[in-house]
Amino acid sequence: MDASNESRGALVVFEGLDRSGKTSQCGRLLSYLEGLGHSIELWRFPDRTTSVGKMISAYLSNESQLDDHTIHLLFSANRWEKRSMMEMKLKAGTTLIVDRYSYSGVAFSSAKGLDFEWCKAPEIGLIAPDLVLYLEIPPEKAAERGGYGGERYEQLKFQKKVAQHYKLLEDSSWKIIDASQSMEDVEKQVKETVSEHVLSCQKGKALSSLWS
Ligand code: FDM
Repeated sequence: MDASNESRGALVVFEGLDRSGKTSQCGRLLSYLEGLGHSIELWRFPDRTTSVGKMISAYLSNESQLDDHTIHLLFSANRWEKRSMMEMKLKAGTTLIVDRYSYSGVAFSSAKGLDFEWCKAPEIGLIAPDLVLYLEIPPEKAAERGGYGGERYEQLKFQKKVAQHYKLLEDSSWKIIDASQSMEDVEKQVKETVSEHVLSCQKGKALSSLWS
């Protein structure tokens, strides 16, 4: 997608089941990288602030019903509407920490029974993460952590299926972290892994696209 050797920010994505600790780890990583003087932003998908995001939010809280394919495409559209901003920020040297991305899109929708390749198709051409930190936790253990909220997908049986579908998406950009460790141990591993990747992007690693 981009063969330049210019320094840029890194695209770091957190993935994992609900209650795997993604949001806490995103916050900790943000403070750490800010402390080192990096330009850094924390993003999350779904981005519920846009008009597409509001439709997604209503669906997740069971205020609206949508066909499974339709909601899948809305999640994808929600990433596409942020794509050019994402590219601009990365090229301007800002590292983006992103709480959920296309992997959530495919794992959750295919766990409902939608065709796996069909689920991947609308994600093709989005910016590929430099690093995917997958916080791995047994679904039973995640469910014990303070319980789930009331949202649509927060059920143990479904989360077990999602975990299986996530596994099919693992590639060389993934680092799997045992999220049943203490928050501090997870944080230590996250910091070590991310620092390496931020450096390689500063040295001019080219941006690439999903899923090519
Ligand atoms: N989710 C999230 C999807 O089903 N597809 C997607 O593309 C994304 C980004 O939405 F259950 C699901 C995953 C989760 C729910 O996520 C909302 P947060 O992290 O709880 O806001």
